Amino acid sequence: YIPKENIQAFDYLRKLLVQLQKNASIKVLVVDDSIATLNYITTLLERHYFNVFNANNGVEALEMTEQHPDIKLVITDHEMPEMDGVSLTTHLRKNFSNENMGIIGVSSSDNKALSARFIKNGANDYLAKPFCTEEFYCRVLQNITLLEQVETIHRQANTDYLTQLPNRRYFFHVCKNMINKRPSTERMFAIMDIDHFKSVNDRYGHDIGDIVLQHSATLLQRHFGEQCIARFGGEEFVVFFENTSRNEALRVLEGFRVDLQDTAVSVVQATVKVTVSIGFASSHNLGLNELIKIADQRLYTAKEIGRNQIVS
Ligand code: GH3
Ligand code: MG
Ligand code: MG
Ligand code: MG
Ligand code: MG
Repeated sequence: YIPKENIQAFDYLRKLLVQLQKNASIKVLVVDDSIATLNYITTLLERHYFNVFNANNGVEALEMTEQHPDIKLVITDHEMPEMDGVSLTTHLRKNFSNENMGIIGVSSSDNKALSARFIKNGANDYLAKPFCTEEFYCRVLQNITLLEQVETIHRQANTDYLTQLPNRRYFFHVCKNMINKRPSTERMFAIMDIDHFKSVNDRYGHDIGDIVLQHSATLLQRHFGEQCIARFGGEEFVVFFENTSRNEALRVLEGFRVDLQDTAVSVVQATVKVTVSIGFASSHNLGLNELIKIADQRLYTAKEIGRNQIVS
């Protein structure tokens, strides 16, 4: 028998532990030319188990963010040799958006316009020195929470809810970037559409149809995990290949097609099997939209000539 208060205490400690473990994965960079201030702020952050990095001026801070581009929060003094806090903020904003990296300006300057200068140049927040520790923690935690919320929104906006695969929006964004980066390499695109999927829904119900889609997505991830994949719409999935030969792409597609055909999905009182038709297109110079159009026509052909096959 464990008393109720103890259970509550355990629960509280468990939650605290999870929070502290999470903090340990958050990198915070403290920038100050005063060693005393640097140590003080570092101690405050380490009490909450943040992963703290130090720099003595803006130049060192920029180098640090190059080495650790995943730094989540920068807390910077203003008056420092080499490069001051406002200039550091301006430089950082060329590489890191205020959604990816938070910046809090800190200064004991009695110049009232400094907080505005920090914020105009891209800082998320400002703290006047001396500050009380409560205010310090409130601002740090609030800024980190906000960054995490934005990250969650981005992730959700780019993920298909049912299958947890990247969605169409993410797919276009990433593929366009890939093509822009390497405009002259061969690009390959495949669009796949589950055969007679409407009859799966009609026969087993929409819920089971959903499970079949999730199953297909899992197989897709297993076969094309390295490539850019997405749920394009209803029962349609796409793959964009990079750093692969045409033969290899077709070989992997065929592997997926056969695996899907051969794996039954076990659901209550039934096992469901589906097949997929695939349209494939490759080119050295066509844009993404043209490539999609060609692959889509070939998918249509695959449907017409009997389904469960690749047309390339
Ligand atoms: P074909 O072989 O020609 O592709 O036939 P099909 O039945 O697969 O094609 P059709 O386009 O007629 O039907 C697609 C079906 O996919 C219709 C739609 O209700 C179903 N669908 C789309 N999205 C979802 C979903 O999220 N869950 C479920 N269960 N069904 C979906
Ligand atoms: Mg200073
Ligand atoms: Mg379809
Ligand atoms: Mg279909
Ligand atoms: Mg159809």
